[in-house]
Amino acid sequence: METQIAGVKLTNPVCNASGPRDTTFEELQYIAHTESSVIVMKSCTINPREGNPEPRYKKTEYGSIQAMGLPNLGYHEYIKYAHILRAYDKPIMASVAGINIEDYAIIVQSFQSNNDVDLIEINLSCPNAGKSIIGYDLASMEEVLKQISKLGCIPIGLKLPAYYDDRYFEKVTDLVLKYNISFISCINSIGNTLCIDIDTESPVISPQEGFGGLSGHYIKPVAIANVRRFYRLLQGRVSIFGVGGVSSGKDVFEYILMGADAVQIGTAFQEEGEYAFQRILFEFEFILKKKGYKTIADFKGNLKYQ
Ligand code: RRO
Repeated sequence: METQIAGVKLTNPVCNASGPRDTTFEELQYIAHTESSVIVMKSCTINPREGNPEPRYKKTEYGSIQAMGLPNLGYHEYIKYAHILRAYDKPIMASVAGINIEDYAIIVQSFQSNNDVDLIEINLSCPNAGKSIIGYDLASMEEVLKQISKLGCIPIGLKLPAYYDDRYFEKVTDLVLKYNISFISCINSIGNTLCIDIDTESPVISPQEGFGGLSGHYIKPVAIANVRRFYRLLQGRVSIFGVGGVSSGKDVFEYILMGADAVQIGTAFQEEGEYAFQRILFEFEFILKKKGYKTIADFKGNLKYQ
């Protein structure tokens, strides 16, 4: 079950995704006690944020929609939490979000110099920050990468939005290689989506006139395709976290077959708590046994073409 992301050993390929149940210290401590192979923290900004008014998250038939609005306690808190969580002997990943482009370097510098996290994920894809998504603006993206890529030795990764256009896959690959990015996480929730309740004739969440980020089953075909595209372009030079609609062992198998090294779980962890990790890992192990695979390397990336 062992795998690696950017040289960091994970005891299994399943961990929490930044977002659900990972904002407070108590929530992070809870994750430390689960089978999640990494403690992934909520995306943090320079200053604490309350986020958007409720209702801002809703489970739907095929996943979930939310417009959380980056609620977090500010990066200073997560630097402190990481130091305490070190005691659990489990890799810790910070998630860094900026309101302005300059914010990223300030926060990354701080995590790099405190040296209590193993991985730093740069969130370039929040759909609810009231701004354009940096991952869709390649000039801004390069500006961020320029400022953060040489601040220390802790591996840096990019949390990317879903791409649909060939040119983006190629240009983002060029940037990832040019700035020595160690891993990518594909994909964030798909922004600017709407789910409607026909009884109330209203959107199911209230901020942003109901527009929010879509997660869960709906987005898995988009997410595994993004993983596959980047896996082919990056050719093993960069580790890949698959994110989006993982709720069974079959989903984990699919992501790894596409070329992911590990997967992150968002909606299923939000809905089921720690049971999600236990159940999904159990199902995944069962599939491997049935197929006769002994390690993840036995089938990673080996999608067969008919
Ligand atoms: O907090 C959010 O609204 C949020 C973030 Br930072 C993100 O990266 N993705 C998302 O769907 N919601």
